[in-house]
Parts: sequence; C-alpha cells; structure tokens
Amino acid sequence: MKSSTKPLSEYEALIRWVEKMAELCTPQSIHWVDGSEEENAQLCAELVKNGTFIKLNEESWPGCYYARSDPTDVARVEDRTFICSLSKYAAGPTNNWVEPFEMRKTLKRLFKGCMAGRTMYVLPFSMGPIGSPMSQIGVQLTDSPYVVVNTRIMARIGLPVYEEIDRGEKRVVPCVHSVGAPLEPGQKDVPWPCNQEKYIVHFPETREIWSYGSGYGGNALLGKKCFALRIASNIARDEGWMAEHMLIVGVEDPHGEKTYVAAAFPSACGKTNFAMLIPPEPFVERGWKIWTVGDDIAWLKPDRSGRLFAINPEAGFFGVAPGTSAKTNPNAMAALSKNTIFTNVALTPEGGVWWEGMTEKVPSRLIDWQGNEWTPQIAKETGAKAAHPNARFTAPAFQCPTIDPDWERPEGVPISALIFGGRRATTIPLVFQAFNWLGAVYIGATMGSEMTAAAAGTIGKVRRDPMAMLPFCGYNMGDYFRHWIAFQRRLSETPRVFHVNWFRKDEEGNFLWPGYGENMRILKWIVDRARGRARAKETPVGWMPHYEDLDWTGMDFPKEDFEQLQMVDRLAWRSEIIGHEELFLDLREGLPKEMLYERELLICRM
Ligand code: TSX
Ligand code: MN
Repeated sequence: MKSSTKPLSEYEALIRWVEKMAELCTPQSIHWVDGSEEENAQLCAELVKNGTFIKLNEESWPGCYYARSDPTDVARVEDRTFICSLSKYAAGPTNNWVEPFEMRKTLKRLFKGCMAGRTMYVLPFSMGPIGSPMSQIGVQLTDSPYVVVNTRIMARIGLPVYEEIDRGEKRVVPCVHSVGAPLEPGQKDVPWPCNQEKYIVHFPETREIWSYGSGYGGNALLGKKCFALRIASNIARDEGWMAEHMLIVGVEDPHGEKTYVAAAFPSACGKTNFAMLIPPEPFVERGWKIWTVGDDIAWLKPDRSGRLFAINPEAGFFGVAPGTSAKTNPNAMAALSKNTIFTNVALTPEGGVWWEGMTEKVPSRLIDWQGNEWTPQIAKETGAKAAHPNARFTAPAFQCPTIDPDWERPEGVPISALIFGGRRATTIPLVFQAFNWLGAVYIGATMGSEMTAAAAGTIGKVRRDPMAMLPFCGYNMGDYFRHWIAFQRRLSETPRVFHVNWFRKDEEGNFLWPGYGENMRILKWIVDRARGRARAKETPVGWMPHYEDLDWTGMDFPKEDFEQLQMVDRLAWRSEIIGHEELFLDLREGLPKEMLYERELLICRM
C-alpha cells in the first residue's frame, strides 16, 4: 500500500480496536484515512479503475464523478435496520429489535473474513464542526472507498479528527461497515460490491454501529442516519438535547435581523427545496433573504441561559436528484455543479448527468442508471426511468449560494421557531400555530404524509411519521415523546411551533397553493409570530393568520382560495383524530398520557 498503513492516531484504545476488527474481518491491508486532497484523488482514481466511478466531463462537471449501484442496493433497508438495546421495550414497537448477545453472534459470523482481498479504511469523522462543543466524533471502519469519498463531502474527516480523538476528551462512536463481498485471491471485483443479506445494526447502550451488505447512502455512510439520528437521539435523550430530522434556515428581514427556524418534514415534501428557498421578487427587493444552515439533520441544545441553539452535524447535501432543477431549486443546482458525486442518475453522451425533472427538454439519448441505452421512445414503451427515483447527489454544503455565514459556528444558531409539515391533499390547513408546547408535541407526534409513489403502501393513504423520525428514532417512540415534553423545562424561552401543508388540493385534485418561493409568505408570518409582530386568530386546531395577516405583495391570491386552504372541516377532522388514535394503538404502553389528554382537548374544541 502506498499510504498510511501505519496508525495516524496515538489513541491506544483506537489502535487496539482497529487491530481486533482487522483480525475479525481479515482485510488485505489497512489504510488510515488522512482526508487530504491527494488521498482523495488517489481513491477516486482507484474507483475509476475498478469501474465504480466514471469521471464526468471536466469542462461541464468539474471534479464530479458518476456511480451506478447494484440494482438491488438503491435505498435504505428499514426492515433490515435493528435497534439492539438490552430490553425490547427500550427499542419500542416501531423498531426492529434483536437481543444484543444474539445479534453479536450473528455479526461475528457475518464479519468473519468479510473484507478478504480488500482494504480496510480507518475513517475518522466529526459530525458537526471540528472542535464545536456540540459535535460528536466517530470512526468508521469500511471496505468501501466509495463510502470514504462520500463521507469526505458529508462530514469533516481525517487528521484534525485524529487530533480531537487523541485529546481524549470526547467519546468516540465505533462504526464497522462492510459491503459483505470478500474477494478470493485473483478474483476480479465488480463495480458495486454488496451482499443480498443486509444488516444495519445499532447498539444504543454501547453506542456502536455495525452495517453489513450495502454500499448505499444511509445504509453505508454511517455518520448520517445511523449516528447523527439513531445513536445521537439516544445520546441526546441521556444528555438533555435533541437529535432531529430537521432542516435549518435563517430568515433575514429588511432590518438585517435573522430569525432561525428548524423544520421537520417526512420524505417527498421538498425539504431540501425549502432549505434553499428563494423569496418572491418583491420580498427580495425589500431585503428578505433565506440562509441555508442544513437540509436534513439538526442537533438542538439549550445554551447555559436556556436559549435553544442548533447545529447542522453534516458538511454536505445527500439529496434526491429527480425533481431537482434550475426551476425548483437553483441553489441546489449551483451546489451540485462541481465536486459532486452522482449515484444512479443517467449519463449523457457528453459525459454529463441528467435525471427526470432536471430540464424541460428531455435528452434524446442517455445511458440509464442501470447502464442501458435510454431514449424518450424507449421510456414511452417500457416506462423505464433514466434515473432511479432515489438517485442522489453528494454535494459540499459550502458550494450552496445561500449557505449561511454562520453555518459552521461552533455554538450553533439560535432557534426561534419549529415547523412540522406533511403532504396532505385534504383536511390539514396551509398553516397553523400550536397553542403551547404540549399541543406542539401532539401536532408533531401525529403528523403524517400521503404516499405519492406506490413503492411503500397505497397511494393516498396517510402514513403517520411522528416528527419525521419514525425510521430514525433510536429508542422507544413513547419515551421520545416524553423527552420532547420534558425538554421544555430546560428552556428559558419556548420556541413557537407551527404546522404547514403545501399540498392541499381542491375537489378536482388541483393544488390550492403554488408552493416553492411563495412559501416565503408563510415563513414571514411564522417569523413575525415568533417575534411577536404578527396577528392570528384562534381556531379549534391552533392559531391561524387572517387573510390580511399575510403579505400578498406581488401575488394575486383571492381571499376565497385562502379560506379554502385554511378551512377546518369538522367532519374530516373526526376521521383525522381516529387516525391519531390508530397511531397511539400502535405505540401502545410507552405513550405518554399527555398525548391522550391533548387528543381529548382537541375533540372538545371540535
Ligand atoms: O418542494 C416543494 N415545495 C417546497 C418548496 C420550497 N415541492 C416539490 C415536492 C416534491 C419533492 C412542491 N410541490 C411544493 C413546495 O412547496 N408544492 C408542490 C405542489 C405543486 C406543484 C406544482 C405546482 C403547484 C404546486 N404548479 C403550479 O402551480 C403551476
Ligand atoms: Mn432525511
């Protein structure tokens, strides 16, 4: 091996753990990742040589690479994701649980010799800016160089992290990852090695992550969903903070004052678009501006005075490509224009990339995400998509034109409001504000979204996704609600909490709200409410703006349409509350009584 087969850390426990894991996994070599430019260039060159990466056209896509995954390894595998706490109760009814001793036996069998013929990379990473008191560190052992170069974009890695580890002041979360495809001597590798048997395993008590069989996204980049949400939610519960599936934006007003909000949405609600929102022209002219801090994960912590602060623990965007365009999200397009890794999009004959919804004009000839010839004609006949619907870009956050100047501030940014949202065709108004913190927790706990793709469940059925954390909470969901309720006591000022729904439709199935940049009007009301400078009226579900309370400058939106968007239909809310009841039945014994009281209060107001 050319580089770093010698430890780059002096931390004895780390060196011994690496040796022990190498004994188990029997890699051909060990590479301690330093995070340098040269190392990255070499890894990318190797990935190109192995056929995993295709280098894109340097003129049009500078510093960009293209990967196609195995067609069976294209998304997170929720049914293969396990929370192995000592008690089954601690994992709760919404997580897969296996007894830890049992799971360790399984993992030992799986990982025995699993890295044969491959390099084991020792990849130190910091979730959050290096040195920030809110950051957490981990070390991922992986046999996937694809994971190393992606993590270099999504987290802070390399030498400064070893220094942090060597100081010995922070606990290190050990993460072990293998694609589960050992190579016999002389056996030729495939472009996307993986295993049909997959295990994404978390040990919350010992704060460990083990991932086997997948090289894709959230299954393999262990700092993201596994650490920053599932393990961090456990750490946060124990230490009195929150690890949430939330974007963070700063809203700058014409006085130059910034109000930060964090927002939780289930998938397919346009979270990344909202995080990079461009206000309508009349707002821009007056000095309104949206600053992006993060698009996926927020760690929320009270400072010493009890004020709520947040950091984005990530350093990049791992975004869904299809639907992203200069129209829907020009800031994302700028962020991904260079130094980006594309996975499972389509390849153009010019060495560029394309995906459904990227341009109005569909290219006449492409290589699709499975490596097949693709034309609009073939698509019409077979329904084949050029890009996989879950195709991704891995782009550095600093390349986003609206990245907040304070996005890496070690203390985080002060949070004044929280937003919950969902994709709901009926019943749920465009915007309302919770009466109080407990009401807010109820709104977050009962939020849901309608599936648009047939992939998971029936089209149009509401899937409850409490705080957008159903797949990401690393412990019992009932205890999680209890933590939310109790969290208020740590705060000197309670953030205001809102619910939004950009997706309400009329009887004919047309969207009632144009969404995108126009959401700025709603966001303005939200920050004005949080600063005590906007009016609202009381309704059975919460505080709502009058038509006159929203800024309609430059938009011709009839009052009747607004009333339709905000309508509270008591009959529809009856079924809505029955839906809450069904969720509560699923959560069973762990559910805090406060949730039942809140439901009763809601019924009384109806
Ligand atoms: O991201 C979206 N946002 C948030 C933007 C800041 N999308 C895309 C969701 C899929 C990821 C939206 N889609 C939004 C939205 O606010 N709203 C809609 C629904 C919609 C789609 C098209 C129109 C209107 C609404 N078209 C016209 O009105 C012409
Ligand atoms: Mn997410």
